[in-house]
Amino acid sequence: MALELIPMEKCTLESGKMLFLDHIVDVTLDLQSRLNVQTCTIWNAPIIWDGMFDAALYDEAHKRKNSSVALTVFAVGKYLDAYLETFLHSSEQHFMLGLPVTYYIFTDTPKKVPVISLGPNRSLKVMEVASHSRWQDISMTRMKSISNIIETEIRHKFSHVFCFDVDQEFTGRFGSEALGESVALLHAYYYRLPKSMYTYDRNPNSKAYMETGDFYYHAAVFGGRWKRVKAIADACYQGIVEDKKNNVEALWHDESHLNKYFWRNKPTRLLSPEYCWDDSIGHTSDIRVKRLIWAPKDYKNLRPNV
Ligand code: 5GW
Ligand code: MN
Repeated sequence: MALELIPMEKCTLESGKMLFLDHIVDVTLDLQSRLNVQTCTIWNAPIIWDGMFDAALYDEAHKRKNSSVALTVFAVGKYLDAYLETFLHSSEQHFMLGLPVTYYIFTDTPKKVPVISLGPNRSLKVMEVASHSRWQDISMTRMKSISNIIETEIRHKFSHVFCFDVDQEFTGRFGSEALGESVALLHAYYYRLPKSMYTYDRNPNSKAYMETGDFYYHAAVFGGRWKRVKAIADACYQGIVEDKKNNVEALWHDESHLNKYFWRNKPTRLLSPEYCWDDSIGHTSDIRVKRLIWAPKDYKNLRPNV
């Protein structure tokens, strides 16, 4: 299969040590260009901040490699009217420009999906899903739908998948520098806080339970090669199903399970909170470019009976 490429690039250093990279172009990352933030994990995965990468180089490398990206997003109930149009319009301006992109929109009301004009090599597919009366179930069944669509369709057409919350707006480049084997996002609220403040699930009866971890990851954005994203979605969904059997629900639902997965299976690439910022946090010089921002929350009107 042309698209199923070598999972990670291996590169032998002069010392004989092996370096594992998501892509050979990662040797050009400048980890020293940002002095006040962490740019690399202890397991040697890069944390992508503005200034570290040459965007044109990444685009060229991924074009040569025929990388292609499926984007999944859920817009169920009132979330469709409230957020989908802004999400898609902004994504057309900023998400993976220059690479083939297909949006997979999961909704309970296909007819209401806005008609927007798409750039070349970009397309959109609408998938109908049931609406759940409990909001916790809407967010948790996402993992099952993501796994299914990867298995039936995405794996045959795309090298990578990114999964997004819909309540966000792209405001800057979100490009091929974000592609990797498995990609996790540092949560804007926690990246500067001590681990003791991370809101992992602390109930030993939940499959998402963890005492400690590396970072607190945000479930609003995750991705990677299709095979890995399927493994992520399957693992999270299994955890959720087990929890249901035992009558427990993890503290932050699918996000808690995602954090557990990435603790046991380290992501190969981390995105800085520049890739999903909340403006209500206020100004910080850490954030040089806001690439994606949270839309204002309006839980009172948007969420079905809590
Ligand atoms: C509604 C009420 C409570 C929680 C979730 C929903 C909900 C989520 C919904 O009614 N419809 C819907 O499409 N979603 C999808 O799940 C959206 O893609 C949404 O962005 C995602 C996660 O839910 P959020 O954004 O409300 O969760 P947080 O963690 O950003 O607050
Ligand atoms: Mn959200």
